[in-house]
Amino acid sequence: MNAIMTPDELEAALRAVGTARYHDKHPFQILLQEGRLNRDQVAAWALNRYYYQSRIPLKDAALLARLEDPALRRSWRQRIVDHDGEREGDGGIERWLRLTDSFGFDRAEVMAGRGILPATKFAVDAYVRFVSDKTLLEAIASSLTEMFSPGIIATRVSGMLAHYDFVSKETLAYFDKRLTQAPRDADFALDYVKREARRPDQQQAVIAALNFKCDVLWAQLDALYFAYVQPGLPAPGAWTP
Ligand code: PQQ
Repeated sequence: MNAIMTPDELEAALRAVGTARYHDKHPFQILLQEGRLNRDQVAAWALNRYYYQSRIPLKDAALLARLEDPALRRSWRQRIVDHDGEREGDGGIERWLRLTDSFGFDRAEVMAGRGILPATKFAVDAYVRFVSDKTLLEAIASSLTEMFSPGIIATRVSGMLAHYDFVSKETLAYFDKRLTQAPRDADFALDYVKREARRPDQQQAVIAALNFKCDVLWAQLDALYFAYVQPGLPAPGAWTP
């Protein structure tokens, strides 16, 4: 039996998951931030990551639908607004589409999921399902990878701007807002998890949820590496403009 942890010990255990398994260690991410990918490979990353972006509001809507406390709903619904915007032409998904636009992809094709690698689909869809099916505590804990995202975003953006002439501060503008949104969201989720995961089995479940989410992120980069770096076997339907 696992011993009960204090809330701070639980936080330390969660941070250790990130240190060991977050996607900042993935070889594809290292190539991306070090300027060692060509334009087509970076375009493939932007295209495939659109699928993750597009499913985040669905995942948050599934979570929101399970929250019985109006105060919790008020906080969580902001995540959907961040991605969808308050109006046409606003929000994170629109900003991501400006990045895929810059590579010459057709918006309608991007939004239809053309060229998304099968493993990316499976991983991202598994995240939406996890949040719908698992306990609320596990669903909230699975968002905690956001504790680690400001670091990877800063490294990725500065590396890409330094090494690639086909991206700019404007085309990477999606990430600017994430640097304030992610810490706000992660603090909220971490407070919830530290408060509500009181029993050892609950604490182990939230650690497992964070491990699962690290796998969701890792698998997306595995798919890109396999199709576009080595051995370089794009899946049927893989697509560049
Ligand atoms: N993670 C979530 C989530 O689980 O609810 C939402 C987001 C992430 C985003 O909107 C992101 O932009 C994002 N970006 C990165 C990144 O750029 O590496 C990582 C993550 C993450 O750690 O899950 C998210």
